[in-house]
Amino acid sequence: MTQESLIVEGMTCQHCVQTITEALEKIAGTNKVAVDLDKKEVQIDYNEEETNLQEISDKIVEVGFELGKS
Ligand SMILES: [Cu+2]
Repeated sequence: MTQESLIVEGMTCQHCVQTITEALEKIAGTNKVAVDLDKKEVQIDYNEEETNLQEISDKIVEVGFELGKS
């Protein structure tokens, strides 16, 4: 299991948190998704044999958010 932490811009409320969490949990190979709204941080555990950071990043953009710089 690999753990990554991403900065995500555009999350403003619990609805955004829910949207991102659900979208990422649907990717095959992701395990735990934790969002910190104050820090704009998304922590994700995933199996690197099934998915990768590019797919995860693309999904975040696909549901309407932007990746920030950590
Ligand atoms: Cu929101």
